[in-house]
Amino acid sequence: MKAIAGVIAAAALATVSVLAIGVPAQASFSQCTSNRACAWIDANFSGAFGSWTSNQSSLPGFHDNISSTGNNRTAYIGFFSDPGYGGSVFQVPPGGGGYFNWLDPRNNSFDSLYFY
Ligand SMILES: [Ca+2]
Repeated sequence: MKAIAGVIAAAALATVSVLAIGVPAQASFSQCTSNRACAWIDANFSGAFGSWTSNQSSLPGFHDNISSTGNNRTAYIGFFSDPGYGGSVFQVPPGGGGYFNWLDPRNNSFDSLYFY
């Protein structure tokens, strides 16, 4: 019985930590102001910061170097792995954001940004 309670507690802790990653409470996420798509070169919304209000067919200064994203628009944005909206796409919903671990193939891969 004690072991079962331990497993349940561990599962609850795991759920809490996943939610914590999904909620961008870090102070620097607030750099992403209203109606902007945002990116940072480091995880956890840190490092050099960029924000955009329209489509970008390339991302000068951010080529294959984005590790955190944020979307403070009311519509989706999409980060593409190649310039000109090519390659694979990573879509970020309105109000969403997050960052990649270094083994994630999306980390340091983006080259263009589309506003849906
Ligand atoms: Ca790329």
